[in-house]
Amino acid sequence: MNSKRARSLNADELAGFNRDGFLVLRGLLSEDTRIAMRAVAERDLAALVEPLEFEADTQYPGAPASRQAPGGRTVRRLLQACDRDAVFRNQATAPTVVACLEQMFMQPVVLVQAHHNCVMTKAPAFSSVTGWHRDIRYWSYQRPELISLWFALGEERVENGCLNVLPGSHRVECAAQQLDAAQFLRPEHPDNAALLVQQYAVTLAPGDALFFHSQLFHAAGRNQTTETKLSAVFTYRAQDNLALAATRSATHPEIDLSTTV
Ligand SMILES: O=C(O)CCC(=O)C(=O)O
Repeated sequence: MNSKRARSLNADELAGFNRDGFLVLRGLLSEDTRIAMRAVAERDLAALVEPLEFEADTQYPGAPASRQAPGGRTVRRLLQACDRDAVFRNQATAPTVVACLEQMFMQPVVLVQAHHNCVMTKAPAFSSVTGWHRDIRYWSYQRPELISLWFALGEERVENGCLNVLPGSHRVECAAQQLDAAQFLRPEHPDNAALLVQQYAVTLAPGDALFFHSQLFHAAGRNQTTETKLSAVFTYRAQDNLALAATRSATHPEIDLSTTV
């Protein structure tokens, strides 16, 4: 929706985001933008344009053991999307995006380029399983309150590894024993049963957008179809929520969006 007039959230949408920790806005991407984003992603995927993350790098269940193993060159993320092509940067900073985020944060917004800022790719073969986690676990800010925005560049459903979320889990306190050493929820731990029973598959149509809180537990399965799934993902912080000095979160220039809307 690259029109000059920004869409804003109605009261139900805003209350839903605050309650659930996520919100889907259907058809936020214009068809032209979605097709342009897909074309860039497919071009860069075919040519393995750096910077990239490979499935093998994640070491997640189902990932190739190394970059040299069969399937080892399967891409998981086309990194630094905003520098890759203006179509990504323009959409990530579009007035509607900024207007919705300002309502969620209740203050001006900054686009963080150190986290996400990528096209997530999920290939039919060699894709991995992502366990239940909060994105904030490896991010370092004054407050753990960032928001990511996930654009479906094609259909996203259980069969091709759509995101699953635990609604409301952005507000849940977890004890140390509920998490493993890498801060994934232990699926077998009895204290997690009440949480996991609430899991919800976020199915998206091409062009839909998902906003989700950095403390929301989410997970995803493998792509069991024959077509690669592509999603563009960006992360934002409130203007007063600074990255901590000398952490990875402080490594990339940020984009101040306070004058966009
Ligand atoms: O698509 C996936 O497998 C999940 C991606 C994800 O949750 C993440 O990178 O934080």
